[in-house]
Amino acid sequence: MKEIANESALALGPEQRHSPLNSKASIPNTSSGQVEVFDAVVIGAGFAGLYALHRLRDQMGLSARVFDVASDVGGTWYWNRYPGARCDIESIHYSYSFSAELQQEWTWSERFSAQPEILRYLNHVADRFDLRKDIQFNTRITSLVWNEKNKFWEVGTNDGIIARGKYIIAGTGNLSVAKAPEFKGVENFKGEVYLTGNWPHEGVDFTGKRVGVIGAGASGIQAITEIAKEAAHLTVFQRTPNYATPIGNAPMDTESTRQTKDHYAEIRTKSRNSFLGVPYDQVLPSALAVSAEERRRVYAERYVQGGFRLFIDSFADLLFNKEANETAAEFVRAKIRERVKDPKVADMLTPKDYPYGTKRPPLETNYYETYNRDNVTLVDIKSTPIEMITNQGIRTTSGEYELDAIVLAIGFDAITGPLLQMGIVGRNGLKLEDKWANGPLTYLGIASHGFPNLFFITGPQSPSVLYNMPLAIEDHVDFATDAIRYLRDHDLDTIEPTLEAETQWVAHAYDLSQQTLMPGTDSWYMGANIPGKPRVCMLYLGGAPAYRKICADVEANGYEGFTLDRTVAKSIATTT
Ligand code: N01
Repeated sequence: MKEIANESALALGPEQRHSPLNSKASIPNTSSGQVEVFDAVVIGAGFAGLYALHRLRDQMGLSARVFDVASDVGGTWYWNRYPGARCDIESIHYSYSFSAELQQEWTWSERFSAQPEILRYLNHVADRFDLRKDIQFNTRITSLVWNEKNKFWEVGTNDGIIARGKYIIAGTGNLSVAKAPEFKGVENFKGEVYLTGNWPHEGVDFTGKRVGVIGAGASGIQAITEIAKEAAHLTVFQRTPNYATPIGNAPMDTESTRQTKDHYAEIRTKSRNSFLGVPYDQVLPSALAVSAEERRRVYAERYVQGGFRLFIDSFADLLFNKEANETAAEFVRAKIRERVKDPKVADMLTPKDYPYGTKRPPLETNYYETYNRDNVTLVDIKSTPIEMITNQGIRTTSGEYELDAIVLAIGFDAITGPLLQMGIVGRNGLKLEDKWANGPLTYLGIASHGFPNLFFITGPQSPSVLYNMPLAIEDHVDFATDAIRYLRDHDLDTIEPTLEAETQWVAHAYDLSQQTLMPGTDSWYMGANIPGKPRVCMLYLGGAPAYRKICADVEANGYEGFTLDRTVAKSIATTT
């Protein structure tokens, strides 16, 4: 589900595109005034929601309804249509594994597919499994309230309650709430303003325009590279440089597609048994255990191979040992200096004050070479911060830059943001936002004490964004729907984590994070990109295989750490 943070003036929906961004998006509400009743309600029609619907409806025979604020399927791939948007895990891995037929019939054209192809794939999935008929689009869920007496959730929009469901699956995504811009004067700018995470469907023509991009994270880096090719002049406003490395994209050739299709089952097993959920298998124990020459060889090889190989498939201690990390960081810095002609610009693009991988490392194609173009200027807004956006452009402490268009690539209220925007109220009137005021509290990253029958897909304190998302999603949907099946098979009403199990899980996730270099860096993994957001690690950092084993053991032990209750067995259609 896509929401714009804090109902900011930048609430540009596809229905209401282009700038100036001076009005709120009005999201149509399709409520007919009737309260519809389902076994399960799913929020979000991206990778998670589509699979959840298929599983609940087609494999378990339950009634289910998906709600999404968008006007079509796709989730993050529906909204992020900015130039250059592309996945950064190989498409043969960044795709569903649940249907052998689907795997065989779909063929990817590139190693790392661009947004339009991924969106086509998700549309194909929706059609192939006949999912659209149970998805209600253009509907923003703003309240989810647990009815303790009758053991169901009331699902509402701003217009009131529209549905009831015994179980809720929150497939709201980890990066679906845009960060609100903190720049004074944005509403006065006379030109166009765009958000990477809510890009106009018909595209934007920057030909002949003076464009400013604020932000140089994964989205900014992809967009900058493409916009520079079109704009008359591009000015990049960068606060913190990143350790970006080549993605290694290329067209898929027939032979490797055939090889993959012949061995898909083994490939998926291998993926699920690797830390990041991709079947890389060359990781060596320690960067400090080999000679400098061998290190360079390993880094150079992974750098050229592309994907996340340098990050996750070079040496296992990069995220844990500062000295080891510094060897990789220095390798990437040297590459930046090699690729950028102007040494001053190269220096501005070189990260110096945080370890490699503690901010999500972006992947790129010719990003650094973009700064060798005559029509591109880099502005360091750490040393000369943005004072305000004027009607003409952007004013920093060192001067004003006149612009025709501004692109905001400033990121997201990640992981907890989408859940906290849904007005979730659990048992005894407990609001999720109050419970999580000092940071998320979950068991396994999938459920929270006080919120029965509510499942977070890739929620906080699960591996989430550090586990290949489609597989992470399938695992969580399987866990949630297996739990629902268990309840029904055993004539039980509710499942909810115990406070004790939750407390232990939160402590475990915290302890793991403290063993890594993550907590020392300001990143969205730590909630540090949003003013006032609690600074805690949002991820389970033990890797996908360890996490999957824990979940499997919990399930095998009859949902250890959860309370399963039988209290009422009324039909929710007849209760009020
Ligand atoms: O967001 P980000 P993103 N003043 O938070 C800057 C996924 N993704 O949308 O670092 C000035 O990483 C901020 O600066 P700083 C991926 O997981 C995947 O780029 O805070 N600058 C930073 O440079 C990724 O990690 C793909 O100092 C401000 C930038 O804006 C995640 O989405 C593609 C600022 C934000 O970077 C988020 O990436 C794209 C301010 N007030 C994204 N506020 C794939 O390839 C923020 N910034 C699949």
